[in-house]
Amino acid sequence: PLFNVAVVGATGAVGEQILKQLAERNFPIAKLKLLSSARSAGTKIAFRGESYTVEEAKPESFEGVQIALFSAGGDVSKALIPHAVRHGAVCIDNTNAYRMDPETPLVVPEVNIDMVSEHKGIIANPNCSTIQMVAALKPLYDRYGISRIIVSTYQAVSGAGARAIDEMLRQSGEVLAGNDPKPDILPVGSLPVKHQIAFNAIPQIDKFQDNGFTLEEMKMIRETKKIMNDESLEVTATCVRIPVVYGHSESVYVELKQDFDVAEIKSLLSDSPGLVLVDDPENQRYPLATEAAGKNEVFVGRVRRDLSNPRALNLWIVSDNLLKGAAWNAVQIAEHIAQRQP
Ligand code: 11C
Repeated sequence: PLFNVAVVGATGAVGEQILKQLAERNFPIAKLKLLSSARSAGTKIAFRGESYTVEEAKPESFEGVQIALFSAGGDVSKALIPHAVRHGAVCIDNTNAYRMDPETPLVVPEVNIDMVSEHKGIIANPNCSTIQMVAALKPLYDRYGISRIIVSTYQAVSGAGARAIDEMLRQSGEVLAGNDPKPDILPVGSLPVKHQIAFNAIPQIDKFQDNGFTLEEMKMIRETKKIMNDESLEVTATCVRIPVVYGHSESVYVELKQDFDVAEIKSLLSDSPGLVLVDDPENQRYPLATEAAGKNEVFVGRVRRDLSNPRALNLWIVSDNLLKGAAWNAVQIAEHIAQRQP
């Protein structure tokens, strides 16, 4: 069957990649609706050789829509998803709005695709830095059990949107020209204090919470437990923004519940769908953001036994934050829904 599909946030960095994935995968679309805020309405976007005019997203925009992909920010999702559900659409939400709602499955297809069948109109796409980590750790979780994860991230500016990419490139030029770079957006657009991102590392992604962690760090902690369906899993995270355009990198320390063989771990990772093992220290081969950019897979390398704990591993996990971290994961879920319709 063919489906009436709506993409909300069609003009954004993730929306653009969703459209690219839908076209590349030849998604079975009957009618496509491109929606956005009033500010971007009227923009023309080409899709499979046809020109579409982006319309302002309103409660009534979802009449007749069967699958709706949302990536226009949490407030838009909170305001419009209930209307889309009322009109009978299955909503795949890329924002934080419904992720921790107990009624809403939080899905990474390689980890918990079966949860899709439990949806009540909404399926949440996890945060980008969570998706790539759980996708890489799931085979280890299933084979050995995991008791503890300590992760530090090195996150690309595209995670903060197209304007943050522009800011990083502009500041780089300003520094190279010997001028003072002017911070404008990062680390958090809505907060008064800004920091230079060019030639820097900012240990703040999103707002600080009362416990001293940032919201990005809390997303990694809470979402990982929910996706793995294991509240006993111990997780801690430090999330850092670095001047890379596409691709989040993560240094992950993981304690397993059983003894393991490193060679066996590597073959398990390289045999898992959606993962690519790049691990050849002799030839200086390991995952790089520049090589992961534009690809749908999650890349894993630097696999080594920890020296302080023989039951622990250290890994380097890299993926394109706009693809597996957002658009590709969402389109994978949409494909799953489409394939299961009579
Ligand atoms: C970042 N992870 O890199 C964020 C972007 O909850 O979907 C994605 C935010 C989210 O800034």
